Amino acid sequence: MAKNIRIFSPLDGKLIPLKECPYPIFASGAIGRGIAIKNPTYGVFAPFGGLVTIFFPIGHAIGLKSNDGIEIFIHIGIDDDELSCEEFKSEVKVGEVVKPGQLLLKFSPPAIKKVVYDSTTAVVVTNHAEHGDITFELGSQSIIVKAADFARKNLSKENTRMEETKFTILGESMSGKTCYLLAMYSEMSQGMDGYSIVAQNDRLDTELLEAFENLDDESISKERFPQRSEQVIEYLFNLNYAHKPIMPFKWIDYPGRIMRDKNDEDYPKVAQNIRESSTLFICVDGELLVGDDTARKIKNVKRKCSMTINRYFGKYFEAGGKLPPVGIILTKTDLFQHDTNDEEIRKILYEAFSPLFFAENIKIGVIPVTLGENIADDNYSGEVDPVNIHLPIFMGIFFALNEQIAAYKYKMDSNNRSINDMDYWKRDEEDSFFIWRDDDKIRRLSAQISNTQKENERLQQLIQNMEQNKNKFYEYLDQIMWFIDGSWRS
Ligand SMILES: Nc1nc2c(ncn2[C@@H]2O[C@H](COP(=O)(O)OP(=O)(O)O)[C@@H](O)[C@H]2O)c(=O)[nH]1
Ligand SMILES: [Mg+2]
Repeated sequence: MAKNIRIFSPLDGKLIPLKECPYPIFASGAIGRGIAIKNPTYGVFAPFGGLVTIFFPIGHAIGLKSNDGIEIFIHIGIDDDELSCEEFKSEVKVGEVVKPGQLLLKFSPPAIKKVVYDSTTAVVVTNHAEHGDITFELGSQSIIVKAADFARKNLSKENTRMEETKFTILGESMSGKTCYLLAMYSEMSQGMDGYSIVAQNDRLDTELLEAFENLDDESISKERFPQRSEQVIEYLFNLNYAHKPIMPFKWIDYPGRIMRDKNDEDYPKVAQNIRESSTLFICVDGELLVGDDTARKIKNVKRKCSMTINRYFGKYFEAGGKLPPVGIILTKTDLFQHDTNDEEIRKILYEAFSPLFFAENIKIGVIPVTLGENIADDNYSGEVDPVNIHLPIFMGIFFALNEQIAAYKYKMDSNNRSINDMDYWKRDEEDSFFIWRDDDKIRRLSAQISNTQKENERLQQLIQNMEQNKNKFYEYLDQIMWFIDGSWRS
C-alpha cells in the first residue's frame, strides 16, 4: 500500500475540492490529485523543503519536488495570453533548494482577477499514484483526497497515472438502462475488434453475467428482464485492448427521480458527476417513438423524459456548469424501427431537448440501440441479438482518451519548460567562478533534468499509444448521428 501523506497548503485562502477549480485541465484531475484554493492572499509558500523544478515565465505556476519524493504543481488562475509578469513577483528560481514555509512567489489577486476573473489556485500532486490518501491542511481547514478507488492491480505503472474516467447515465426508470448495461457487458466482455471490458471485481462480473443469462432465457418471457430498481448504481470496469488494460472507467446509473427530488441524498452528487464525466449519456425510451404521429412522439418524449432533464440542465448551466459530450442512447429500437426513421429521430430529439441542442459548444451523438430486432415478438420471447450496443461505450472512451491526451500534452509542455529553465540555471552555475561554484546544485539540477527527460519520453510513448487507440475508434464514430456546433452532421 502506498503511504498516506499530509501537505500544508502553500497559499492562504479557502480550501475547496479540485473539481471546483474553474480551470478544466486541473478540475478534471488529469494533471494530478489535489485541491484548489479560492480567493488566495498574496503569496505562495513552500509546503515542504525541496527543489524548485518548474517556474512558468509569467510566474503563475510553480513545481516543487520534496526531499522525500512528493511532486507538487501549483497553478494560479487560468492560462491566458493577457496575463503578464507584472502581477507576479518570483522570489526563487528553478534549481533552488527551498525550506518549508519559504516565500516562493508574491502576486496580486485583484490584478489577476481583472485579467482572468478568477484567482483560484490549483495545488496538485503530480506523482499522485505513488501515494495513498493526501491530506491538505491550512489552519483548521483540511481536505482529504482519497487514493482512487479503482483496483489498479492489473494496470501498468503508466496507466495508474490515469485519473478515474467516469460516464454518467441519466434516464427514467424502465427506459432500458440496466438492459443496455447487461447486453453491453456480455458482448464486450467477450471482446470486439480486440477490445474487451472486464468488471473490476469478480462479484460484479458474476452478477452481470447471471443477469444477462436470465435476459437471454427466451422461455420465461417478461420474467427475463432485470428487476425494477430506483437505486443509483456505480459499476467499475476496465477497458482492455488485446488483453492489455487501456483505461479503467466508472459507469454511474441514475434513475430519473434523482433530478426531480432536491431532497434526495444523491441529488448534489449528480452535477458533480456530470462535470467529471468524459461523456454524459441520456437514455431515451424507444417505446415513446412508437406510432406514426410525430407531434405525439415529441410530446411523449417531453413528458416522459426530457422535461425533467431539461429543467435540471437549466439549473446546471445557471450554476456555471459545462456539459461534456452527450450521448443520447435511444433504446428499444426494435419497437419503433418501422415507424420512425433517422430523419424523424433527429427532429423528435431536437424538439424535445431543444435547450440542450442550443447550448454553447455542445457535441451530441445519437445512438439507437436494441437488445434484438425481435426481442418483443410473441410476449418478449425473441432472441437477444443486440444492435449498436458497443457504440456508446466507444464514444465515451474516445472522448476520455482525448481528454487524457490533452492533459499529458500539457504536462509535457510544462516539463519541457522546466528542463529549459533547469538547464539554463545549471549552465549559469557551471559558468560561475570556481570558488563560488555550487557543485551540489549542478548535480541536483542534472539529476532532475534527466528524470524529467525520462518522464517526458514515457509521456510521449503514452500519448502515441493513446493516439493509436483513439484512431481505431474513428470508424465506429462514423456510425453515430452527430449534432455539432449547431447542426446535424451526416
Ligand atoms: N422491446 C425492447 N424492450 C426492452 C429493450 N430493453 C429493455 N426493454 C424493456 O424495458 C424494460 C426496462 O428496462 P431496464 O433496463 O430495466 O430499465 P431501467 O429502469 O432504465 O434500468 C425491460 O424490462 C424490458 O421490458 C429492448 O431493447 N427492446
Ligand atoms: Mg435499472
